[in-house]
Amino acid sequence: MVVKVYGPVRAACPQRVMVCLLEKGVEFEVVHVDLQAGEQKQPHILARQPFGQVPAIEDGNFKLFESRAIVRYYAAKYADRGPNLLGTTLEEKALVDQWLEVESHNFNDLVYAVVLQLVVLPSMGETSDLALVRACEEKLKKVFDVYEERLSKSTYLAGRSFTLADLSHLPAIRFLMDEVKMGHLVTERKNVTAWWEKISNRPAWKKLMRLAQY
Ligand SMILES: N[C@@H](CCC(=O)N[C@@H](CS)C(=O)NCC(=O)O)C(=O)O
Repeated sequence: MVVKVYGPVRAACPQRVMVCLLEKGVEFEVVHVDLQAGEQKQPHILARQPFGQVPAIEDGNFKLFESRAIVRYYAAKYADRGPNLLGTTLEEKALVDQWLEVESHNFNDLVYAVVLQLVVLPSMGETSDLALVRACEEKLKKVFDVYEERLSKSTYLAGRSFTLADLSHLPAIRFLMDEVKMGHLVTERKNVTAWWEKISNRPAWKKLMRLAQY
């Protein structure tokens, strides 16, 4: 049975799930949810994601929401297929979890706030809070400085191989590069740039970019 992914193919959180499925070679279909029209707050989506957001998945009788829980699930379910996205030793797994937490708590919210102000609100005819954008940008510089330091010692965030910790950053960094013109946060940092080049050139991410028709 083909996995159903609820959410627009161009939204960052569903993309986290889709790129994981592509890495693992798992067939899926996208069930489009019209975020602009507020479809995520309608009962048929609330039944799958009670907070009225995307993504959610349906895999046979199994339903799951929260993009990072979903990618952890598929990385474990298909551990023997495609790249090992979870690490092998207990310590490698712990490092993957550590950087996934950093992505979720130190990085993602700042990008989300910037995208909300510079992309979402203007598309609804509302004004952006540019002071908030600048404050987030300053905080993001500090986060990327931490990444730069880490990546001076390690090819990928959690170690020598590509894992969920790296994968989870792909959608938000694309928004920074292409949608809100903050690519300098990446390109001003040598090790972050080399890392971004590696992770964004993976066939699974390139396939998703074609699917999203950017
Ligand atoms: N922690 C959730 C966040 C989900 C989320 O923020 N989804 C956004 C799209 S990337 C959304 O549904 N926005 C519309 C809304 O909040 O109404 C996850 O990772 O799945």
